[in-house]
Amino acid sequence: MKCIKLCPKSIIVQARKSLKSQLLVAAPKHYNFRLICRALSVNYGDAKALTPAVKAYVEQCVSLCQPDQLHICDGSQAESKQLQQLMLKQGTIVPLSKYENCWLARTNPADVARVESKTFICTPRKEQTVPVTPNATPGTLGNWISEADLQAAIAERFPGSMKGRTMYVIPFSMGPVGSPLSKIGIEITDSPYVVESMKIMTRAGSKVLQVLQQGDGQFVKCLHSVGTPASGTQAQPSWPCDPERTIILHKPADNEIVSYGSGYGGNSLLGKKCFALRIGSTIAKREGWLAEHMLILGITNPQGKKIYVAAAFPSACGKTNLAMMTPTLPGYKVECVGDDIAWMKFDSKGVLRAINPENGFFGVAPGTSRTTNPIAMDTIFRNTVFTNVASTSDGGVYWEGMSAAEMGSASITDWLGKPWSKDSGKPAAHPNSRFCTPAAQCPIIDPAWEDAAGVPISAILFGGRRPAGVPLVYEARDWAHGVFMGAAMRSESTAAAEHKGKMIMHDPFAMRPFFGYNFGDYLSHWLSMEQRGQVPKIFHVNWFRKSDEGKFLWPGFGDNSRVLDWVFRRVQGEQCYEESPIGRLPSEGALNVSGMQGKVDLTQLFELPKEFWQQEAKEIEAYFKAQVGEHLPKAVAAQLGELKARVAKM
Ligand code: OXD
Ligand code: MN
Repeated sequence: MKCIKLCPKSIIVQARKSLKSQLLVAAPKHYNFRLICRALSVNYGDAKALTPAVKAYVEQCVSLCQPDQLHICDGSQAESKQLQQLMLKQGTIVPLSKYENCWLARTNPADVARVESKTFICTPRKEQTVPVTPNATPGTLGNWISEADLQAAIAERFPGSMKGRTMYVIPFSMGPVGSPLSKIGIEITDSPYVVESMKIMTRAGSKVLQVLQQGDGQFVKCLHSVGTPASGTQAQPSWPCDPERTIILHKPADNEIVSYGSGYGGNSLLGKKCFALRIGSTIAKREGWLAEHMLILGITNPQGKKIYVAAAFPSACGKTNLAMMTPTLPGYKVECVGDDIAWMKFDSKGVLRAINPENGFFGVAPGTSRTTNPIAMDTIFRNTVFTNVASTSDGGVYWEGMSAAEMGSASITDWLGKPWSKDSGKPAAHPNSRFCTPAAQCPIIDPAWEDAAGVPISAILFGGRRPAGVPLVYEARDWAHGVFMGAAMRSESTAAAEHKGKMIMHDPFAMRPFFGYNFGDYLSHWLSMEQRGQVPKIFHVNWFRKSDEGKFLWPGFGDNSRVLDWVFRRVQGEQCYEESPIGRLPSEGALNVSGMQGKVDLTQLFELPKEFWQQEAKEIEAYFKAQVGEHLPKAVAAQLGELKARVAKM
């Protein structure tokens, strides 16, 4: 550890003045990194390993946020140990003695989810970010901010926001280090919790700086500060944040992200939603590929043939469970490449190949159990940071969905730190509580999950929570129909963001909170992929249909392998389908339900009520009109017209 003596205050002031730093402007022509380093205590890491561009960025951030110390992350275990001790001292985490190297963080109760309403994209013109909606209808496909307002938002929040704190510089790679499909970021943060989580969720540390030194030197700038409330007082010093003024800003033209006020995952681990999806989708559009909110799994059939499938479901709709599924259908094997994000690009032979840009799983804990996802349960009890789950008196964790056997006889403390029992009338774990765990620990991690070339994608699934009307599975007739199916996706809201109550929300491509640019242009980009290579087949799935009595009609989880079996056979060209007004359905007897426990009512599961679909088509039409307006590609409008015509004839 290197400790450079602080230089006199006057030099610091002079350094800050001379930089006159404004974030999100081009790096200054000169930089005074040595001056900055001398003015600060560099208490960890090797500042010499930074490239000139990284130094210039760090310098801007130091000048703006005025931290007391600088820590350049090397990604080592020794570093993690040091940060864990620090967080322990600060009360941010407590050890979970029942497991190996596991920790529990309890956030400020006002900082528990992504803040979609406070998330903005900055482009010169508003319609580059969001469709222009007719009659001043409030848009729901993202929020635009002007350059002036963005600068004002930064100026109101960031100057001095890291005073008294250490600024951590995290070099990280989204995707395997050095892969041609990967991208590099530098996250600057004042939260050791963020550092530890980023070290799990991304490949972080010195090795990334080496790639930057040797490569084109490009990186995405990610500045994060947990901030300080205007009152100057933290409601919960162990979890500093500023919920009133939280804001998440993206500037795609400069590959830049600025996040203030929240330490919670999706708002603060900037490699994930901010980089891999919002900035990622804009890079993908420019470079001709796709950055999507999708899991990736490999499935091997009883004959030993393997395909890879990507699937887009909204947040907290079972992506992790599907990605780690234990098939109930004999002879099938599922392996996991990723559970949340896919970057997909055609290779030189026109094959669509995908990488998981992440290195860990930031999964929703409630509902994860030995019954629903035994593989996740075999993954998460080592080297994991849990956030807002309940704890047990024997040093373990608890959340809703865990069985009595998993809980043992220990007493439970809820996510707020209060004693909890089944009669408390409130959940023990926050519904959006999470585990943050290394992907490599997953017992069914796919052998090719870190293949620099990516895995070939044969099918894409879209899906959501649809209690009524939507069948278990149907297939798009062609690519344009599949793009329409993605655009028309709807799902019941969940606790992953700040929505209240259960309502069926439009969530096109499961990307509604994550689009980095105008959704109409996104649709055109998807349509254009057909010209670039062999496009995969597209399917829509719904594990959540309920009977009139409110009971799930399909058991889900491992039995979803039966749906994957049908998808697999369709990919292989088996004619096991029949046409329907909404797409291709499994033909009579084609869905393998043999050996299922309990009777499944396939008639109800695949029923297409005419009134429902008339209403659905109306809703989609109204949504496109109100939210996408003139930006809706003609090919998508034509698909809606076809659906309406077919439903009318039902
Ligand atoms: C997530 C989300 O954390 O989608 O993956 O909210
Ligand atoms: Mn997600």
